[in-house]
Amino acid sequence: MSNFDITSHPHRRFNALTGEWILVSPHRAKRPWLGQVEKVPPEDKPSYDPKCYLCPGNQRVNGDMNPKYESNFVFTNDFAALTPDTPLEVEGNDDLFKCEPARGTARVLCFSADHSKTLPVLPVEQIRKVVDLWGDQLTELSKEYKYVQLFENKGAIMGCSNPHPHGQIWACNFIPEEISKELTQQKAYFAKHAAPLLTDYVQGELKRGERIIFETEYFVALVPFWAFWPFETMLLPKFKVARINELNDAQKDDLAAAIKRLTTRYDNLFECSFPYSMGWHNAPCDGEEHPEWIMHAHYYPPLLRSATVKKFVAGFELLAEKQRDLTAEQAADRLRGLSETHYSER
Ligand code: H2U
Ligand code: ZN
Repeated sequence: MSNFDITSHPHRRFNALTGEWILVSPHRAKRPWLGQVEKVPPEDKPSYDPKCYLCPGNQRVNGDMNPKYESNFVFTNDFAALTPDTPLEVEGNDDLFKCEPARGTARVLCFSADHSKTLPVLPVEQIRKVVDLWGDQLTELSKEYKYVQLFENKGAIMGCSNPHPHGQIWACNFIPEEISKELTQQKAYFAKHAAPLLTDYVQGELKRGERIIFETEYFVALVPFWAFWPFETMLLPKFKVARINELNDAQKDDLAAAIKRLTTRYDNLFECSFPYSMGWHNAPCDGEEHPEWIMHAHYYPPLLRSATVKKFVAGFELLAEKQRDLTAEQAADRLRGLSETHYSER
């Protein structure tokens, strides 16, 4: 029996950020890339769609009119999943039947007035305005809520209802599950090592290099060691910062450029407008300091082999433990090898 080899033998990887394990089966994906790259016909989207409820000057489902905005636009979601005035009294809770009132708000954030321009094809200056907007929204909403989730659902495959480039913000009076796991892990690491987990993690990744996609002056894009989705990535600062609204101008410019580079690579992978759910994990705004927390973005794309073949979460993964075939290192290799010129501009 030969020695264990992480590049060929089944193994489990620990997600230091959430405390969960994932099963990796590299022997199933070791074969060279044979997967068909099916192309989907390029969508010819107009710059303005009279039927789009996010385009400037158009009417939304509830009858409200959008202003004739030129850059970006934020409004309270007309179908918000959280309400700011939920009654807080509950009766009859016990160990088996427990509930907790949830208060919050939800907003929709149009990234651009141009219906056809997703983030990778927007100019960096416009992406920079989105970065500013994220920061401003966090500043405003963190005065009232414990946690603010900034995110983007992109593509019909992710359940996104409208191709107009937009993101969402949900703010809530509780610490949601994923944040709670990351908080526990980062706090425990900080208590043990007197350094933030993600600062040490980024250092470790930069030293190893095998999962890095690219670096900018202030940020790094990588496939995390513990990635679950085939082309999952993270965007992380190379310095200590807990929240996106604490970045200075140079760091925000740099971040906007990093977002453009990463999303362009994504689009180039299968030559399609690459679907994903992405979001920023900023430190909770619960009145605590959070020296353990480093802001970061997760990108979770569902695609596996082509513009149309997605990974299904079923069977063992749904019932026992998350699993992947393609290793994080192989995914990083592929993403690293891609052009940063968008395929539509070639
Ligand atoms: P997604 O396509 O990413 O799901 O987001 C669109 C959001 O826009 C969705 O949450 C909201 C939906 O509730 N929306 C409005 O607030 N007003 C509308 O007129 C249509 C959609
Ligand atoms: Zn539109």
